[in-house]
Amino acid sequence: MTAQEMNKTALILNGPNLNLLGTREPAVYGAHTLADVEALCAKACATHGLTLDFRQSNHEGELVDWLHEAGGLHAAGKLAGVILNAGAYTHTSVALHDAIKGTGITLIELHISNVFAREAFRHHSYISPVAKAVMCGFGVNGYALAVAGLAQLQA
Ligand code: CA2
Repeated sequence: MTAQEMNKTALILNGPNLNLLGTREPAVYGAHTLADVEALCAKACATHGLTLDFRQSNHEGELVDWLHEAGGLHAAGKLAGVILNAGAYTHTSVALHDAIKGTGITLIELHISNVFAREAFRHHSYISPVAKAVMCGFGVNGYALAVAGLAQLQA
């Protein structure tokens, strides 16, 4: 088996509107695009010996399907963990909460902005109670920090 084949997967999931990163609201989310974030994650995963699977969807059900897929990878011993920026679904989605609960996956909830320094409706998360760790406010560099954190949780 090659080193690449032995690497576990870091599944990085991005929710609604994150495809617009770098095109609007740079004061909140910065100027980097989602493609830049993927490149940042690829570098971090290479550093930590993880295989990157990076995705974005504007559809709640597709995110649910991907979390089920993560559960299968976890059961097969192939998943390092999931880094989830669920976007606005963070604050609304019982479906994402239920999809994560009971899977046994290591999931890091991530936000680019400091959601606690923003509107009150962003202060509640349906993801946090079923996440291993939560991080926010580091800008897009938070993704690289989360990959490092995931690798550390594996070690
Ligand atoms: O800070 C984060 O990463 C958020 O998850 C981003 C979500 C927001 O609803 C959460 O409260 C916090 C919004 C993602 C939308 O991203 C855009 C980026 C650029 C331009 C427009 C939207």
